[in-house]
Amino acid sequence: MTSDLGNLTTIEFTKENQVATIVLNRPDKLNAFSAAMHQELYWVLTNIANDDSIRCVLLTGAGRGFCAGQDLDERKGGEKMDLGEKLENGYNKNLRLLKTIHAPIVCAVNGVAAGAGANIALNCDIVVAKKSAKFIQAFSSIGLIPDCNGTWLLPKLVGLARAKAIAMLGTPILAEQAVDWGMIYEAVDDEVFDTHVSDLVDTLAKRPTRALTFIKNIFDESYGNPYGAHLDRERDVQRVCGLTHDFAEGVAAFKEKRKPEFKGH
Ligand code: LHQ
Repeated sequence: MTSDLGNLTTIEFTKENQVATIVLNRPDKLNAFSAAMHQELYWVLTNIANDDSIRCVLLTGAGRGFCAGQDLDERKGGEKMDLGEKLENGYNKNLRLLKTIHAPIVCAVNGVAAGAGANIALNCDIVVAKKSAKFIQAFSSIGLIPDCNGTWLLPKLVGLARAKAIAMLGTPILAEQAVDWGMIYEAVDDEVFDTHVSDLVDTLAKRPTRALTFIKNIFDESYGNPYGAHLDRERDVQRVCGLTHDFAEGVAAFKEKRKPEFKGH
């Protein structure tokens, strides 16, 4: 199935000044994920992955929440089911695609992020939250484990002790605590949140995109690489960076005491 992106009903998608903005848009349900939203997110991410002109992606939510995870109204309740299939063709399909996007991805957590909603945020490159927002590993409250790679990400971000406790207890973690724990990058006063996020994505979109792509990928790779092999990877990637326009421009601008004009390649 293909889409011209003309009839999105669960997501708002815009591109402006080399920034692609994705807004999860089911505010009445705190932007919980429906089957249609999975499909529409896939179309949107495909569009971004195929657009080299995009130099920053912003993911956020409409209304008072970021995302309450799976839409539980799509489940009857009182019945067992194969969630493996739901994960593979929904969340996992989208997260695998998200990982192929070259541009830095900012998640602006504008309100509660629960279940899959919390972990989708943590899969982004830079997570900024309103101070009033909270992160809830809601899964175990309905008899599940954290998904969307929460079990991979959380121990790395907050350490095993905290990861296990919040996954088992479903304790809401306020944005400032999430920063203290290293779960997210920053918590911002609600009143200045939108301006702050807008400045952040504009700044990122003007930075050397090629290097930023390498940065996000090589950090992820580091978890699976032995020490010496990783030094080899840095050498090889830095070799490519040194051959970019943006490296030449960055050094020239430094020497000429002016602001660099990066082109993203
Ligand atoms: C919702 C939801 C929601 C539908 C709020 N669904 N309507 C799961 C299974 C399948 C495949 C694999 O992956 C997964 C992964 C998961 O994501 S499991 C976790 C699913 N999510 C949850 O368990 C969170 C459920 N929601 C909540 O605990 C609360 O709504 C939170 C803490 C997020 C927010 O609480 P409040 O701020 O008090 O808001 P609220 O509860 O009043 O919700 C507002 C409305 O949104 C309300 O509708 P209503 O018509 O009464 O105004 C909720 O029913 C609806 N809503 N989450 N997940």
